[in-house]
Amino acid sequence: MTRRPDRPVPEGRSESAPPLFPPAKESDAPFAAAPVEFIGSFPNATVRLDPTRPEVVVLGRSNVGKSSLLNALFGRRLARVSTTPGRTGHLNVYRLPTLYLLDLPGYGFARLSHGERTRHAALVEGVITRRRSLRGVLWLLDIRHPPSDEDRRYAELLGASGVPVLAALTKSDKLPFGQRAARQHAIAAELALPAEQVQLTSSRSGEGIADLGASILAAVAATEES
Ligand SMILES: Nc1nc2c(ncn2[C@@H]2O[C@H](COP(=O)(O)OP(=O)(O)OP(=O)(O)O)[C@@H](O)[C@H]2O)c(=O)[nH]1
Ligand SMILES: [Mg+2]
Repeated sequence: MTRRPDRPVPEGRSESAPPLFPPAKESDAPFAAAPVEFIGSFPNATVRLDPTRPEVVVLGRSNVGKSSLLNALFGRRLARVSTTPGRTGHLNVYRLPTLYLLDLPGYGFARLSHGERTRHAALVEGVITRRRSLRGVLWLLDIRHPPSDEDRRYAELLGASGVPVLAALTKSDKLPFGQRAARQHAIAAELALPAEQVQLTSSRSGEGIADLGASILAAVAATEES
């Protein structure tokens, strides 16, 4: 990762020093200047959103950091971050000027009842396969862990759906800088994704958040043109 040209070199550090990731600032958040409105929490995958806009959905196992990542993109705390995993049971919808961002229930939370798990899975699958305005899936995977069996099942579902997928490896701050690129390549290989489709991110340090915002906007713009 190269230093951004607009960032001054901090005092006492030479240009050749390895880049530090400063704490995420509101100004780094790609959608900080945009009006973002929380529309609501819906139990139904086919809920109609008005007006119709392209949609990007955030998918990942419980506790992977979906809500935190949305807040990092927004530059404000609109999505509720879990103190206990598995708490986002509905489809949470955020409206931006040019798209909707959809926060899904996390999968793989063992302590849910069978009924709740079945309901969450149906909601997630319904959103991926049945929403006509869906333009992309932002798939979150914890950088520290190999993909789970459930991650692999979703890889198949995503492949079959034909929806563009961008994988974001979350919590990169939890891994030493020198190990991050190797994990990125290993996870990409395990999920048979091209390396450029797998981005390093951290909601805590801000790593990769600006790039992710740009990728989301590019995905929406690309489908608008076609
Ligand atoms: N160190 C670190 N912790 C993070 C990061 N992102 C999220 N967390 C922590 O991980 C936990 C889960 O974060 P959430 O954003 O609620 O995860 P979620 O995927 O929305 O969880 P569910 O809605 O329960 O599925 C919280 O304790 C967060 O503070 C990150 O980038 N770095
Ligand atoms: Mg959440």
